Amino acid sequence: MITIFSEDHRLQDGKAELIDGKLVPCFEMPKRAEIVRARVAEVGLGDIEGPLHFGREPLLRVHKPEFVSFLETAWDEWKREHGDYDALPLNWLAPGMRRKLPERIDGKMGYFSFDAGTPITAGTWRAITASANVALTGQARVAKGERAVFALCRPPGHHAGSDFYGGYCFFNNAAIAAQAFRDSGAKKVAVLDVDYHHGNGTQEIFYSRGDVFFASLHGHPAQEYPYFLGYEDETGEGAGEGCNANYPLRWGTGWDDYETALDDAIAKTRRFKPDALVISLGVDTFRQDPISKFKLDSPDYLQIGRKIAALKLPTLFVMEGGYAVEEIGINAVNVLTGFEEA
Ligand code: FKS
Ligand code: ZN
Repeated sequence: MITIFSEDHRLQDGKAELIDGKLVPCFEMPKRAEIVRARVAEVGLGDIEGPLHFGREPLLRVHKPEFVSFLETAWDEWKREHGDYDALPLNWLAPGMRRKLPERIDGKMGYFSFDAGTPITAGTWRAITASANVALTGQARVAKGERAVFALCRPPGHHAGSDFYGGYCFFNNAAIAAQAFRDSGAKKVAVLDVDYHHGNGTQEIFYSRGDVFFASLHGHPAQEYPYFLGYEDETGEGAGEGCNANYPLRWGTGWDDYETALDDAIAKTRRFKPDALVISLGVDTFRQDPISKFKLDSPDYLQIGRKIAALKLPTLFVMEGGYAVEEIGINAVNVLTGFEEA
């Protein structure tokens, strides 16, 4: 399996995120992608190639123009006003307030975001455009006939919606790739999200569409970030009715219950009869993950890969989360080797 990777991911290197009432070093750090890349090389998964450049057009197929423009200039606006230190938002709209775009950067950040864990830095724009290009390059290779490609994206993407960022995500790499499949001839595309956190951004982007099926297994929103989406009764709306499937799972979920949910998500995906498959590949479901509460073990990821392979679809794996940094390479690459040997 080919891996697509860009060194530019390192340009996103935030100093701190707000978690448990404390500003702590960012869990989403450059080392994550480096460890995964090293593991890809170690097991000899296949060639590692750089991304091509696709420009703005494919981003604008899923994100609003004003959001893309905001991300492009946010750092410069922040630096002009507050100096050379990471930009974090501090307040958001509550129900009853008005969704009008403020003039100043602090207000704009609140308008376009939903948490205080996602710093915008000097290198953010270059890192996030590179990450989207990694996903798009992988998509193009699959569209041209590769059975499967690994897009080693960083920063991740699945929390980012049509006009909001958060959860370490800015551009929704998986959604951008899914849309690119549609635009390169696939009639129907499925996105299966196995990251520990609900892919709220991906769900939002495709919720009223009948051409993209979205399924997500994740920590139950009553207990887990991002809290306000990801329930089972969210099944899609309008033309998208029946094209969204959520599997909220409680803290402590281990392989047995995870497998039951995964088998159901895969069965639903099969019934949708997609022409291509995008996997939002997070490995923060791991027992030792520092911010998550599932109990998967490293060999379980081989099983996930085998089950995905049984769909027999052209498949793009898009890297999302995973914070047990030393094991992230083993776990992510186990999904890929499980897929290949199936
Ligand atoms: C826990 C606070 C959680 C934010 C967690 C973000 C997770 C990001 C991710 C992604 F794939 F996008 F990277 N704070 N007490 O893993 O879903
Ligand atoms: Zn996650």
